[in-house]
Amino acid sequence: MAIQRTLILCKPDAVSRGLIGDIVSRFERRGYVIVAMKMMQLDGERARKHYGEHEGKPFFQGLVDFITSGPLLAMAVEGEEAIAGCRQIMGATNPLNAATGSIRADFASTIGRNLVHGSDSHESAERELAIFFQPSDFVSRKHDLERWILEK
Ligand code: DAT
Ligand code: MG
Repeated sequence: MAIQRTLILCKPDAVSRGLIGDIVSRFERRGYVIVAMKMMQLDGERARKHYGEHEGKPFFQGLVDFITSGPLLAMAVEGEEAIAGCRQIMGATNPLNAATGSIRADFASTIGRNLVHGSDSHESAERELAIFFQPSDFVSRKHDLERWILEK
């Protein structure tokens, strides 16, 4: 068990649909804390870098077009085993396979408009966070985690 930091994006569909508040609150209610947050619109270069692992796949260009189509909300989220925990809150990539009560099951119906991104491993989290944030963007929430969330 370890405190982890992960990248969560509310993608342009989530921003346009006015779902930011609902999505952010799910991570907070679970006991994860936000240590950086930024509204931004990605250019193609940064989008291709972020989704580099999918280059060459049939959906790649559509994914880049979609993620650059409007503003998104980028967040760095921290907590105990936050990488897997946040993925659980998001639900499976295809909303049809997402667990009831997850963000994707509750609010999305298609794989290409599935509202959220979350890093899938420690390596991805480090790589992706560096695309969206600089070291000086992160605040410390250690005190909040220790006081309210983590077991003594
Ligand atoms: P996740 O976002 O759950 O980590 P992923 O990394 O496999 O999923 O894919 C990144 C995004 O690409 C995903 O959120 C939606 C899109 N995508 C994945 N597979 C797709 C497919 N078969 N058709 C269309 N879009 C797809
Ligand atoms: Mg992924």
